[in-house]
Amino acid sequence: MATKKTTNRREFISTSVKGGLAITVGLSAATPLLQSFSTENNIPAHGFGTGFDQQPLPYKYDALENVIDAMTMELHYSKHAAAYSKNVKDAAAAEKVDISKPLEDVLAKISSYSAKMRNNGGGHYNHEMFWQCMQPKKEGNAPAGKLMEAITKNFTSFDEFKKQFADAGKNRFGSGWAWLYADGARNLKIGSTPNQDNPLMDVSDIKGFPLLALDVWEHAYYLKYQNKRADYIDNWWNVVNWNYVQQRFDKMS
Ligand code: MN3
Repeated sequence: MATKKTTNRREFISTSVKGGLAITVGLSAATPLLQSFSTENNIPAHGFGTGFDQQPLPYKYDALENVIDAMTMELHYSKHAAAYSKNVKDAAAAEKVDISKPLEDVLAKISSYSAKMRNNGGGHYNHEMFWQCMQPKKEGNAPAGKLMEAITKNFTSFDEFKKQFADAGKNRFGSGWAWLYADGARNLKIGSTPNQDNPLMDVSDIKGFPLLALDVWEHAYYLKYQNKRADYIDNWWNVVNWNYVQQRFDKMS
């Protein structure tokens, strides 16, 4: 494998994922769902860059106003999420993790690392993904193409999908995340995780490749919505970046 380091990483991962999925589907229904994502580098690249650094926010702090206020965005990105990035790098240094490798490799074996790595590695991954999952408000915002086909197939309708996803966020007790994720057979599923856990982690109750992430920690909405988490979630659909969700789904094919 060492001799392949200079080849195009995206191509390599794409090929590996195809192999991993084929193997998983071919084995048996009892095969752990995460297997296709967790062996060696058989995990779609997140595209967040390397080194566990924060990537620039893809829009201005006030770009999502009316859904997420600028003050919340600034505090969330520059304080909360920045701390996860710093702390996961500190944990990586202490635990001798090669930060030139994808963070997914660590998350897939997170039970082997410290609580600091779990909380901050998850926190960094989840927030980097969360920023990309949003864009300035668009009318008639909805998925299209193969993603919409898959949503309709798995949840009967887009409205039913939205209801189930929103319920996952509304019903998460305390802090955590709501997810749309896909298992090794590309079936779409909805679930939630506590704290900064995510479906890539070997310790998670739900396992698969995350496609859409919603932060339901109070720091994500409290300045504007106070205790009304449901209002935040209902409003959030206006700023979902479905092209990004589609891109993640495409990485699995
Ligand atoms: Mn957050």
